Formats: sequence, structure tokens, C-alpha cells
Amino acid sequence: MSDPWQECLDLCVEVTKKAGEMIREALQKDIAVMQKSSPVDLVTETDQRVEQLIISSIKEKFPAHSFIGEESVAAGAASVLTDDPTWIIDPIDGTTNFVHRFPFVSVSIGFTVKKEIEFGVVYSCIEDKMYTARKGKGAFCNGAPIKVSGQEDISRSLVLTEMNFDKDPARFRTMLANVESILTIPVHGIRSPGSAAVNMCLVACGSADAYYHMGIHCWDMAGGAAVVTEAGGVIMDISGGPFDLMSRRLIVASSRAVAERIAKQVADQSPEASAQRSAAC
Ligand code: LIP
Repeated sequence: MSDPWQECLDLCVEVTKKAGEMIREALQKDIAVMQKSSPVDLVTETDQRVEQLIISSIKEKFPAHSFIGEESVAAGAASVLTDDPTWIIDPIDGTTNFVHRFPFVSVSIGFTVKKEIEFGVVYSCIEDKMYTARKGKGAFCNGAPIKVSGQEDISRSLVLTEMNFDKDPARFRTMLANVESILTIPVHGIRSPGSAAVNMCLVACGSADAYYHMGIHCWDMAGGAAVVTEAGGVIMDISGGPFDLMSRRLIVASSRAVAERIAKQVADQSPEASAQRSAAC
């Protein structure tokens, strides 16, 4: 039987390439930076233009499909995952990197049907690396198959996470304590490339062994989740339970042993966890 979503995947790769070209061109010009929810939550006109390009190109061919896009949500659209075929879009994952011309900037798109991820595309456009993954068919970088390192020992692992300012002091302290807790295992090191989607692809191709993050969104995770899963990686919730695309937190790793060790080692610093804690008080 032919693949019902192949046409969507082909279009996704084509549109993602165009989006990457637009981002590379924008890097040659002055970048005007605006703030969203806080002084460290940045957006540029390029984020908005790239998202418009992606959504309008896809809508032309698939008008009945649904969309969750970072900048559309910032402008007031709902971020609700339904059973519909849904494109989950981060036009620039790593906006802070883009603003500083730090070279990990990606376009990330995940496609879900009945809330299951069918495929993911992540284009790290400054590196010119196009990661693609189709459920059950493996993961690729620029067309070559990729796989995770297979590392089972946390103490031999290179771990990725992101260290962002958080205006909630308790959450900020938890984030720092988590970094200390992982570093003192000890692991080989912690790195912060600055794009969630790229982080997952780095685990997918074996350049890092694990990545954990709390407080990110479905558009940061959907594309990379497909890539790392199809590369043989393990993806789970920070609690050690099943991964939930709408939960705003995840662990990905080269093996279940490494993922479970991270789950044991870190406390939940996501906004949802602190909301639950305050409701319980
Ligand atoms: C970013 C993530 C990054 C994280 C930032 C932000 P954006 O996504 O990819 O890893 O540290 O807080 O969520 O906002 O550039 O799409």
C-alpha cells in the first residue's frame, strides 16, 4: 500500500528548504528584535514571515489540515492538538541564536494524525543539515541514515540541556540544581546548543547521548521527536512516564538506561509542575 502521507512529507521538505533560505538571507541584513513574554523570549519579523510562508504553502495543497505554529499561537491562535492531520511548526527554533548569529538555527516541523507523530523535518539551516524521519522508516541527515550512539552508561555521556533565565525564582533554582545534579554524577559534560530541535537531532546522530528540557512547547519538540525516535533513541517524560507532546517537557537519550537515570536525577522545573505545586498549597 502506498504511503498516505508521503506527499505531505515531500512538501514539508521542500517548504522547509525555502524557509531555511529565507532565514539565511535575513542573517545578511540587520535583525530587528522584539520581546514576547519576557526580556529573554525574543521574536523577529523573520520568525513571523517564515511561519506565514510555511503555512500558506501547505494550506494551498492541504486546505483541510490543522496547524499549530509558534508565532500564530503568540498572536492568539489556540495550541490544541486534535485528531486532525496537524502541522506543528517552529519557523525559527533558536531565535536567540538567530539574533546573535550563533550557528544553530533550525526550521522544525512535525506532522501528527490522531495525535501520533507521522513524520518530522528539522532543517539546521546555517549548517545546511536537513534531518528527516518517517514513522517506521528510519531517520536521515541529508539523505544518509543516522542512529543514536547506543551509550548505556550515564557517566560516559555528553548531555544537552538549555539554561534559560526564569522569572520564577523557585523554577530558576530548580533548573540550576538539576544542572548540578547531572554534572556531579559525573557525566562527560553538559552542552547547550540553543535549539531544542537541533539538540534532538544531535542525539539522533550520536553526537550527544541525551537531552532533557522542561518548559518548551510542542513546536520545539514535534520535528525532533520524530527524528530521534526513528534514529533508535528513547523519548520519555521527565517523570520517566510516556512522552506527551503537549506536556512541555521531555528526556531523549541513546538508551533507556540513560533516559531513566536522568529521570531519577532531575526535579520537574516546568511551569505546569510549579502551577500544580501552588494549587496543592
Ligand atoms: C527555543 C528553544 C531553546 C530554548 C528556548 C526556546 P524558540 O525555541 O529551542 O532550546 O532554550 O527557551 O524555547 O523560541 O527559539 O523557538
